[in-house]
Amino acid sequence: EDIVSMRKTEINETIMKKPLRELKREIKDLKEPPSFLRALEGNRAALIYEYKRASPSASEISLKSLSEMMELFMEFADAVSVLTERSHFNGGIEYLREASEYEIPVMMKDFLVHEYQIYQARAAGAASVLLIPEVYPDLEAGIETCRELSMEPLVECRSAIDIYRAIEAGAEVIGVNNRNLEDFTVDLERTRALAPLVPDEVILVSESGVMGPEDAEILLNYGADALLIGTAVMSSPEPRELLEE
Ligand code: IGP
Repeated sequence: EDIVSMRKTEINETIMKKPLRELKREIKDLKEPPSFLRALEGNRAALIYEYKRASPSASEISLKSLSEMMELFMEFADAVSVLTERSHFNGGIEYLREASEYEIPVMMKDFLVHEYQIYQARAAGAASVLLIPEVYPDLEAGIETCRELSMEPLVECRSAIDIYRAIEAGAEVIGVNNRNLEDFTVDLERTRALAPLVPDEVILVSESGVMGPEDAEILLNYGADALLIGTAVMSSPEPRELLEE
């Protein structure tokens, strides 16, 4: 069974246990998250580092604790991404909750299939969520829900059509994933191909496959405003050295 259908089943079970109105009540008592948009804006080469313990393509990546990684992220990142999908990425909402206690915007990285998950992210302290146009049922409504909750989503695109849809729906942060989710191959040329379609005032995040400073340089030259990096920083035995380059 594929990740998205699994996620749909799981979310339906979660909704039965805790209805949306209960989540909404919890959110009322919370303070606003720091601005994800502002953290990426006005920053040439903004950096989003990702807490990702495993992935379908690399299986186990690292079991380093969230607090250990956050120490580095607080020093080097503008924003943080946390995997919450459990079955394939060994993530969890508890990591998101923990990361949101630091003073940095945190994005919930998951396959969102239902509005409920946006509220779930916000209730756990998130400042952003990932929305994939091909997966999320109503992109425009999803973006609107995020903004009502003082969040700004990252809209992850794979094609020119996705980018047009994202712009049409009002996205202000667009991601291009360099990894093909069918066969997991990485091709940085995807950013080169799609970057010209993204208007200047929209923040372009190039995601996946950045293994070192050379890759970062290439993507920034292609027009990326920000980079999202997971595996390289999670799996490096000396992440500090990697980050200081
Ligand atoms: C990070 P990498 O190659 O640095 O580990 O990639 C991030 O882009 C990747 O985890 C990712 C992802 C996703 C994970 C991009 N889009 C969608 C889960 C779901």
